[in-house]
Amino acid sequence: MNVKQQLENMIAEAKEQVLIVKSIHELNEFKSKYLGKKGSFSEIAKMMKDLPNDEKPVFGKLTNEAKQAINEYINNQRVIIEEAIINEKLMKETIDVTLPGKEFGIGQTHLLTQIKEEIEDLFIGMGYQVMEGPEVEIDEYNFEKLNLPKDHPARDMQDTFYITDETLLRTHTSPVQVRTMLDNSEKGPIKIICPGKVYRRDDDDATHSHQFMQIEGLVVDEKTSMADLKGTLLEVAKKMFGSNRDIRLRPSYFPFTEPSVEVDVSCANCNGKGCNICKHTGWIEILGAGMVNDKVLEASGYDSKKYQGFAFGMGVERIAMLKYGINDIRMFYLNDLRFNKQFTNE
Ligand code: 2NM
Repeated sequence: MNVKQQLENMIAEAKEQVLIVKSIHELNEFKSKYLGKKGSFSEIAKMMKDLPNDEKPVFGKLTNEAKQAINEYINNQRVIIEEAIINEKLMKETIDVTLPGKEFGIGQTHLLTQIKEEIEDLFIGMGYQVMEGPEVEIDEYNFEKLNLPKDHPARDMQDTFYITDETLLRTHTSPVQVRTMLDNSEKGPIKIICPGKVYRRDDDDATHSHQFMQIEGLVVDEKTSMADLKGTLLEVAKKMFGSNRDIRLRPSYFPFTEPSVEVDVSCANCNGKGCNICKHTGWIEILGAGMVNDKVLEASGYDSKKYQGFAFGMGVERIAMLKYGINDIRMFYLNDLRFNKQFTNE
């Protein structure tokens, strides 16, 4: 068998055999079997030196053509293998669009936050600013400047979490109002509401919590009256309990207001006729309020001959409990989604 024959056989064999190769690794082995240092062509090259000189160019040309042909088969097969690998990968990654999707639980604000924001919106609409302040307060702002000196009997009304002799967890958000009056360098008018957490040393039960949310309001101006207070609080009652509601004021006592009142809203359940919810009175207490005590205005630098003010305070949990018939205040703090999810704000 001459060399030409041998080369042609080799090309034919490679052409056929390369098609069986199914991986890149195998293909590389296949390549070195033919074209590598110890491959078939190195054998053929050895034969070259025994040939007569005039046959060498022909032989060389045939060898190169054979190498080229085999190289081409290998490269073609490489493309086929790579395509097969990609196709297999794509098949595996196919998404089954008929599978049920993952459900995303959409969060919502807590009922207390919803009510707080509803009341904020009402007051913003009446020109109030929303002010916040620290929950750790100094005795001076929480008590002293609100006409509650250290020996005042009214301090027993609310037992306090003291941190040191002079620092405590605020028992109401009134210190935010004190801070606002002190910070007002022109001693000009003020219209604010102060929402936030407050703390009292109570034992927790269905109607008491050592921590709860309060919203207080303060208006200071040259001509404010009980009539302004009553009109403002009527808006609160209507916003929270329906446009048919009425309110009534009863005399009360707070050290920081004079006169002071408790505010009742007409019972939405029985429309004032009397039922279990209003204990057959037709009225439900929702707020405390009054005209700011002159001593409180003066303690924060306001001239009480020129300025008057009204103030009010309400417990957000109590409003929510009345509005939704919730009978245990602890429900607000349990993080029980079965409770929380009942109050969607869509
Ligand atoms: C209430 C009831 C009555 C009140 C008074 C003040 C301040 F700072 F202006 F003196 N802030 N809040 C007030 C008055 C709060 O809550 C039941």
